[in-house]
Amino acid sequence: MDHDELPIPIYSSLEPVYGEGPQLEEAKLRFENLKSKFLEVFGHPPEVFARSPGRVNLIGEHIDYEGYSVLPMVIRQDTIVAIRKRDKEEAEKVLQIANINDKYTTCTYPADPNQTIDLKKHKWGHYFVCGYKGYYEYAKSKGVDVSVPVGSGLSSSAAFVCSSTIAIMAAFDVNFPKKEIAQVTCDCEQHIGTQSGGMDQAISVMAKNGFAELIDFNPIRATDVKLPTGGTFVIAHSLAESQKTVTAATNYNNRVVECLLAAIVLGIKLGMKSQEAMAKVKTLSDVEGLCVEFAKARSSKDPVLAVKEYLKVEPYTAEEIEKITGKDLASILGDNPTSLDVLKVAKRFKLHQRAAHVYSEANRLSRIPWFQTSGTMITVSLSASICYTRSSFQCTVIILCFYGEFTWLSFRFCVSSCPELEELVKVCRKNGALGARLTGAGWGGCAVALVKESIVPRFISELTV
Ligand code: NG1
Repeated sequence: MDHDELPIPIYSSLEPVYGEGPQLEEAKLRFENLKSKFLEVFGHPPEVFARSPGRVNLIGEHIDYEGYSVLPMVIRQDTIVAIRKRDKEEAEKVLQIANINDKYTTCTYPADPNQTIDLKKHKWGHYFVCGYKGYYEYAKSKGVDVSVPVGSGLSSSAAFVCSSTIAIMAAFDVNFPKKEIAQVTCDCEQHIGTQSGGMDQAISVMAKNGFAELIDFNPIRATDVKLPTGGTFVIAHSLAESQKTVTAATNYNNRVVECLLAAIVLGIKLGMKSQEAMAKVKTLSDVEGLCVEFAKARSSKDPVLAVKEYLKVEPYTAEEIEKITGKDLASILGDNPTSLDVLKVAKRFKLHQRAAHVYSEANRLSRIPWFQTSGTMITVSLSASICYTRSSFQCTVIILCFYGEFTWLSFRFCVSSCPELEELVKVCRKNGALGARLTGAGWGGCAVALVKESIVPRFISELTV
């Protein structure tokens, strides 16, 4: 059986998850702290803990929501949720969610899983409610009877949503195949207001020790990818929080909307005529076939040829797109409120850049020979990917770095725009990185560099100077 068909593993000790040595000791401390805090806040110990790791994406940025495969791997940093199911008589019909970190104050929500999350007032507890809603929606579809409210928490997007969903499942004593949970958590994180593609949830749920995973979508599937030996990924992470939910309308969701509009315009230019066919286009992968047909007539397989031919480089106004499609943008985007929020603030739409990025990045990924992944291929792809991500997606990155498995080394670079990121990549290369690129959405997120194991300490100390 494929490992993504298996249910979430359940352990009664920490060793199988954290191994031995300092990492295990640190984990024991975290779990003890969480248990005491839980007791202090709720007056009872938790019944169960759920853990989901964070991730770094190696290649494939801003393409998961367009249906293309990505190559992430999990990192040691994780989110732990402790949970206890209330007894019927003590149930107050509310969810109480507390955090070990006092910076995040205790949140209370109605127990109703059909509640709407208040996106105008962002709270850390919203992520838990995403998992809560997701669990109920999924359980209902499986005919599971669920009725008792739950509570507890910790912070951070996909890992938090995944650990929340898994904790709730455990509290109700149910378990499902990992790939189904990956799909549920991907869908339910959309309640937070970002039109996430599913990479983070998929890798968090389906990761396997010692491997990166090639994640395919529609349906979600994970294939183990052995990484080149002798190299270390030095992951650079922003100290500044990228408030993806707060900036969704101008940043992340804006990209998703631009990709959709690019797909529809391309489809029309390539001969798609009926409104019915147009309504079926949701992502650039839906019109890739038409683009490839166009390229074939020019002895190529590259869909970017069609982008160059049919999408102008200058950003489009809403009126220009409406003229091509014969529909107003609001109706193209249907009743999706987060897409409509994009329309409210967007002045122009960069269709050429988004489509060129998506097709090229997806192509880079597909060229890697997965089962004999060589250091060279990964390096070439990392380096090529950075150029596209920089120019097509305008990501801003501020850097702090950690490396190896257990050591945190944090330092700051004052990188605040794409030229500076390019500069940082140059610095990484100058100091021996085989390849380097930003990872994740950007706008204050992370960067990753592949460095020969033997020079990692020197590399980091050179960068910190
Ligand atoms: P991060 O870097 O975690 O914000 C986001 C999306 C991914 C993917 C990347 C860009 C979420 C939870 N994650 O990641 O699905 O689209 O951007 O490749 O929205």
